[in-house]
Amino acid sequence: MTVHEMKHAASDSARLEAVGGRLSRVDGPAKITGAAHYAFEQRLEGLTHAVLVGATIAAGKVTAIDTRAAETAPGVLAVLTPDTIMALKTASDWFGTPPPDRPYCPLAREVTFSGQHVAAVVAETFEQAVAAAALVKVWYDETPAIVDLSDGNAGDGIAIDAMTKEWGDAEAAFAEAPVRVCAAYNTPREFQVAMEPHGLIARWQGDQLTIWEPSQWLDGMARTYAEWFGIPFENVRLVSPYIGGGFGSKALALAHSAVAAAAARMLGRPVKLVLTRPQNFTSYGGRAATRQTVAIGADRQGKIQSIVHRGVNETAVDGMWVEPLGSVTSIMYATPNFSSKQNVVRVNTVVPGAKRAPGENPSAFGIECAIDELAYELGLDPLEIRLINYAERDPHAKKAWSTRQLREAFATGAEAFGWAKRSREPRSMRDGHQLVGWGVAAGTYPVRRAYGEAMVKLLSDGSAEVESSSIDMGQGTYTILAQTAAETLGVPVEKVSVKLGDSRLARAGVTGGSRLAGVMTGAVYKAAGQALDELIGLALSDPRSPFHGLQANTLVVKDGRIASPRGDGPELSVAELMGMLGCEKIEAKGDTVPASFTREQRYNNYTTIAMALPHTEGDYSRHSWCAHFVEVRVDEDFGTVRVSRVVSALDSGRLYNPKLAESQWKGGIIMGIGQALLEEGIVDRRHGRIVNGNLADYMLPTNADIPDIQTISVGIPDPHSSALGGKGVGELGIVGVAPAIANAVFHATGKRVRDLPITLEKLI
Ligand code: MCN
Ligand code: MOS
Repeated sequence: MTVHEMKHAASDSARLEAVGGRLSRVDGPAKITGAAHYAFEQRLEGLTHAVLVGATIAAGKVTAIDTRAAETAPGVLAVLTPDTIMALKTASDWFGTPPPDRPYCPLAREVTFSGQHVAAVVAETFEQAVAAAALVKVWYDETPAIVDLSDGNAGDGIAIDAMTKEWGDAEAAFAEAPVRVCAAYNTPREFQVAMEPHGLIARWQGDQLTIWEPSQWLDGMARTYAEWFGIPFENVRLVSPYIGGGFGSKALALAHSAVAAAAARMLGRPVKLVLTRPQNFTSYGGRAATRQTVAIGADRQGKIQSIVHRGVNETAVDGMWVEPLGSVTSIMYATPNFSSKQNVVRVNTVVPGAKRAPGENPSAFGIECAIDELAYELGLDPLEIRLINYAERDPHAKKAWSTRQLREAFATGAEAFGWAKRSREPRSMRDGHQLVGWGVAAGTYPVRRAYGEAMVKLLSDGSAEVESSSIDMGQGTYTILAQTAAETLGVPVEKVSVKLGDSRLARAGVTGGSRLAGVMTGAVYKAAGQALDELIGLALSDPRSPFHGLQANTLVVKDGRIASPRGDGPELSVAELMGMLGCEKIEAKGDTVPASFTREQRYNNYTTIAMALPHTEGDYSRHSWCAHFVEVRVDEDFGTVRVSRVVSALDSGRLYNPKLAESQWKGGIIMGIGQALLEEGIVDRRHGRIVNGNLADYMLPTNADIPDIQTISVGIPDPHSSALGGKGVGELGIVGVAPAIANAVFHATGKRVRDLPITLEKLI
């Protein structure tokens, strides 16, 4: 620790509980002792178990299903097929698009991907359900599948015009530029692989449906269930207090969710359905595989004249996923001419989905590798070329940045890493038989803002409760909301309890796009402020209060004690005051929703993503920023790559809790190391099936793969981004890591690998 860091730590520890303090996770003890109960751990009377049967072909029709053997197997209660499962209705999508009035069947007759659910068995025990599911016989009429993006029949796909971004004349300017680079960059299909699998327990009591399911969006999922079953939204309760990771994969109710809820309704008993690890690779979408070409034209001084970008991502045959590949390309560097277009190609896969920084992550891989290639072409330092082309304002939205501490990130990161000692030539740094490479890349993620709601209660014993149907999947929501309430109310943080993960509580929108912390700290700040105002109002006006008649406009509450700001008059604890007032509790439901919103707009605010505020709304363009500096060591004989050092400087605005923010950033960086070197969903070309459907074959980094990671915050409070000045944290860290590693590998070896992951056979 430096003296500066020690001073910093000392001042932080004195104010652990306040916003900005390094309070450890308040949900930590419950998780470590097992007191935290996850969705599948509910013990319900009469619980039954469902197991899914998946298609063994990637495309075609189910022609027949023989369920007789399964039906008579021990313990079996029902075998569901497309013919026997109850009819559901189609639900609206996450934009709230009114659903077509047609039935929805979560078990497929027309198979569009391998592993798609075609039948389900419900039995008294899990083992009985597994045994019976193996007895279900399915016949198919198989048709040729398009297995992935490189399939000969994949074609160019569909142009997504809404993704086109253009200014100037990019193609002409590129053709005329004296210095040019143009290359193709690919990322494979990747999976979120949260530790806790997907699944649920569904229970009906009359027309009331309760679902215990790990969820990043209780209100949105409740809406889907309500629409499937044609029941009022209020009749559905989602419960998800603890979640073993989501990384984007747990925001929607999916086909397996519908199967379990339908089975529970049909049997009149609660049903538990948990996906197996292999089913976790086929029941919801990972990150779509992508292909990009990035062409950059520059003058001889390195100033960019034009960027031409074309991208493609895979989507499903019967579902649309667009991975916005031009999102970073269009804002990272200043350029007078720009063109980005995107296509999607339908392949026989489950619909791809959100994985940490969808869009920004692969987008940064393209542009941040390409700019590195341009630097070598020009003989410039990779850091220098980024500064030469620094975008002083958003080149696409043509607006000022709300805050952009990216120059500071480059400078601070370079200093801490020791970048100045880098020798420029590839293969010029070595340590014995290891080639050493240093690479840099930038990253960014937009500040997604939305309206939020929270309930804050002050109780007669001086404690406080915060309630919200938002969630904590490990990011730290419990902790930062406790800190926000403690600071606003003036009560010690141990006296604040936070309840999350129940859709009966104050409504919340999706936990995605790194927005929750900003949304919810704003809502809790508002609700807690209202509760405090009410307490102070009562203290000054109620004849039973010792402050009654005091010549004061207000009172202050600090460390759970209330007094006049001038220090005259009495001082007593909040509990004592509440006792004197005969007040059981003070409740305030605060929200940041515009007063003009109708009931329906409010409902849509929590159950769709359509009401979120654009990050370029008004005069500013709002984003988090970062710069990653990476050292790799490549074995000269074997081509094995180890990341030996990472220093990242990040701008997420004001941090609500630096300890948690650092942990989030590091988690993202670790995921980025996995993406760069290990992760790759491989499709068996004969059967169109994901080969690596488990954690032995789908490689993730372990502790041994992860070096010392230093993260440095360079953010400043950003009043345009959130109520308390913070910007997004959760997704930022992963963006730019893979290109920084690819660039370091080039510096080490002189070999440019443009296909992730960077495995040894690509280097030797
Ligand atoms: N934070 C902070 N200061 C800020 C903003 C955030 O200290 N200015 C800290 C807080 O501890 C907050 C956390 O960072 O709880 C994340 O805040 P935010 O960036 O708003 O992200 P969300 O709460 O919306 O979380 C979602 C985000 C996303 S979209 C993915 S994907 C992701 C991620 O968080 N999935 C995760 N981080 C994850 N972390 C864990 N452990 N597990 C996942 O599945
Ligand atoms: Mo995060 S991928 O937006 O849940």
